Amino acid sequence: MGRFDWQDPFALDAQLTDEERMVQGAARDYAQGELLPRVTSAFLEERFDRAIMSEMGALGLLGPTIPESYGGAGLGYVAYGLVAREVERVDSGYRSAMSVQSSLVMHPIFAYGTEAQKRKYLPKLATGEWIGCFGLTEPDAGSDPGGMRTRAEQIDGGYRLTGTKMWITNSPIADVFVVWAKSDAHGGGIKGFVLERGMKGLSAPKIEGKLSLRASVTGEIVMDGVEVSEDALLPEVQGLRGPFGCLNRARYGIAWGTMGAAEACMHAARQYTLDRAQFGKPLAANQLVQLKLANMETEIALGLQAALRAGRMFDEGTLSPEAISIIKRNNCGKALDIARVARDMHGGNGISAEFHVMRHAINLETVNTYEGTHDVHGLILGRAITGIAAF
Ligand code: TGC
Ligand code: FAD
Repeated sequence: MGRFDWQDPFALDAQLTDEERMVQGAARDYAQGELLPRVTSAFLEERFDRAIMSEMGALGLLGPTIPESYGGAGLGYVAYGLVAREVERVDSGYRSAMSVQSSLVMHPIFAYGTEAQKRKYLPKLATGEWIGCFGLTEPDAGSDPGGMRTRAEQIDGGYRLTGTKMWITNSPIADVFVVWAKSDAHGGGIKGFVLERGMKGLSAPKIEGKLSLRASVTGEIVMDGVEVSEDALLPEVQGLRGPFGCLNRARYGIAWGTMGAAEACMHAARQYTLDRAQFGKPLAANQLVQLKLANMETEIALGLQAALRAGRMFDEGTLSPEAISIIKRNNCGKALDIARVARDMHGGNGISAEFHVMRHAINLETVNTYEGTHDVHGLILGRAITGIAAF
């Protein structure tokens, strides 16, 4: 029989390739060495440091699955997931910045764009010189993006875009805006457009006062008759399958990322309860405490193994959107539960920023909501199981 390693019970590490282990190690060193020391002040001051994008770019963490010929790292989806796990071990907001750039901005330009668009945008997005954002959600269309009101009206030589996107990660600091709109020229079908900072009629006000994901900047995208030429259109896709093709990738990455946050919380709770004594013995000597740690250990081990399996299927081309819903929903929900319990196990210290667990818990409230809420992924699965859409 093998020996039990509580930090890696199913020997996940041994299931990785040398290249994947190397990427994981580089991402971990960067996250622990460069991101962890600055996250608390960034969170408290509600600030995202733009330099983080160039730092990630320099390490090849942006668009890791995009081919090297366009500035990406040409890696597989397991490597991408491992990066998400290491970055979110520090903060969900930092993983958000990475996954929006990679899955929601670089992927659609790569998959749906023209050769000229790929050459123009991808290399600069890969280095972090340009920051991108993805506008799907609107004030009146969140879980139901098909209800979007943003319109692209055909004009001579191009389009005029009008509408508002809401809750958009990185929009206030973005150079490149991938937005989705109903296009008159395409029978009212949903089309993607690439807009650029400075275009007339385009603004991206910051949303202030978030109590979650405070180390990530979030804003609106206001398009007040933004006129663009044909060059701005992503020609190769039409309909919701366009944005959903991007969301599949980001949701998959979140399944890994949330397990990183959960691991950080579990490891902190373990150490804290070993170190702190009450009633004459370490907290960790109590059955109730051990049961909580055992539950965390179990959910993390299963969640990571499922994410790894999904990554292998992604690379083989056999992963379904519904399987992604299973891991996005379950890993977010379990990570949120784990972070809340870890917060509780830290007692009063648990509410202090210094101990990190409450920051993870309140971040995971957002992660449980964005990219399809916990319940919406339940409904996607319900539809697949019964054949009946219950939205
Ligand atoms: P439905 O009829 O199901 O589908 C419409 C069309 O889309 C296709 N499709 C997919 N294609 C690829 N991948 C998927 N996962 C797909 N899901 C659907 C489908 O085949 C169909 O294609 P076609 O060609 O036949 O038209 O659409 P519906 O309107 O009934 O959708 C319902 C539902 C619940 C599935 C969907 O609306 C949904 O997933 N809602 C959640 C919205 C969401 O996830 N928003 C995320 C916004 S972005 C974000 O949160 C970024 S946060 C980033 C960060 O900071 O990390
Ligand atoms: P709603 O859709 O109004 O849902 C509210 C509640 O109703 C939820 O509990 C939901 O599960 C439930 N509900 C909805 N429909 C049903 C139903 N049919 N049956 C039962 N219950 C239902 N979007 C982007 O496009 N780009 C981004 O970069 C981005 N970044 C974000 C960053 C942050 C910090 C946040 C908070 C959000 C971000 N989002 C982004 C938006 C996010 O995807 C949406 O908030 C999410 O999809 C939910 O939409 P909503 O907020 O309108 O909630």
